[in-house]
Order: sequence, then C-alpha cells, then structure tokens
Amino acid sequence: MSRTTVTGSRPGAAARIAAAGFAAATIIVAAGLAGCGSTDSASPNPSESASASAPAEVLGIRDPWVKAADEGMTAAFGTLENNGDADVTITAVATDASPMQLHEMAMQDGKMVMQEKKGGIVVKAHGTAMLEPGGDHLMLMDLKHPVKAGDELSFTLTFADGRTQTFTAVAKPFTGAQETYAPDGDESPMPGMSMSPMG
Ligand SMILES: [Cu+2]
Repeated sequence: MSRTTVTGSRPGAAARIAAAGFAAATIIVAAGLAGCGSTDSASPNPSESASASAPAEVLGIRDPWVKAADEGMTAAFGTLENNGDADVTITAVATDASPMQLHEMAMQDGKMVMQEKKGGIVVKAHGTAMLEPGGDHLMLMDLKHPVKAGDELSFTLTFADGRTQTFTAVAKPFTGAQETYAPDGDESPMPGMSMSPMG
C-alpha cells in the first residue's frame, strides 16, 4: 500500500507511523480506508466540474454524463484518456444508484444489441476510449431512484491492477438515437437485448 497518503504530513510522520507497526494498526487502517474511498484525488468535490485533471488519477475522464431516467436502466458515458505508458483495463464500475455492468454493443441477428463486455474496457497507453451511445458504456442495470437532469452521480472504476478511481457525472436528458439501452421507460426488456447473466 505505498499509495496510502497521509494527507498533509511530512514524510517523516508517515515513516514513523509505519515504523510503529501493529501498535498503530488502527491509524493505518483509517488512513487506508480514506485512501480507498477517494482514490488519490485531493478533492473529489462533486460540485466542481467533473473533469479529472489531477495527475495522480489513473485515467482522465472528459465530459462524463449519465442519461437521465426515471427507473429501470440507463447508462453513463464520457471520454477516457490514458496518459500513461501502459494499457489500462477497467474491470468493474459501481455507483450507489444502481447495480452496474460494463457494456458493449454487438451485432446479433442483424441488429446491434448491448451485452456485457468480457475482459473489461481497455484504454490503450497514450490513447482514449469513447464511452458513447451506440458504443461501450457503463450500464446502470436497475435504478434505485430516478436520475433527473442535473443530478450528479458518483462512479467508482476498478482497474485490473486493483486500483480504483472515482468520478462524478452529471445527468442529462438524451433524445438522440434511442438504442437498446434506452427502454422507453418501459420495464419490459428490449427485444433482442441479451442481458441474461451468462453463467
Ligand atoms: Cu448497456
């Protein structure tokens, strides 16, 4: 856990806490929890623009947004930027508002349907990955409450190496192409939607 940050303290203080070993276990645990909850961002302030500019973040996340929806399913989108020298793989995403899955669009029986993206979403080194309607997206499977335009939702990405990153996305109405992830407010699954858990 070399990433555990002891906010605002001198390096010597961190070293001393570490040196204290098990005697200071509660302190270390507390610091660790704080670190996990907020990743490395100094201020995950949801009222600020959600553009992740802190260099310590795993990915840059540009223009994150969520499709407003009253119930059922919706999705989150944005542009992921990897400024690092290694590919980054997102293996999971979570929010308080709903259980989630990583989704992709795939051709099935002659039409595009969404399905769980096996192996996660890869953002190439020095590359970007678009999460957009009609492409890969972060799927909210079953909203616990309505998501209205202007609402801000917090999402936590988990990466293949175990790191996490939290970002905030604002909800917007979306009246563009109504694809299979937009079930028209109808609770019945969309025709052709392959959402059954595979195993
Ligand atoms: Cu989806």
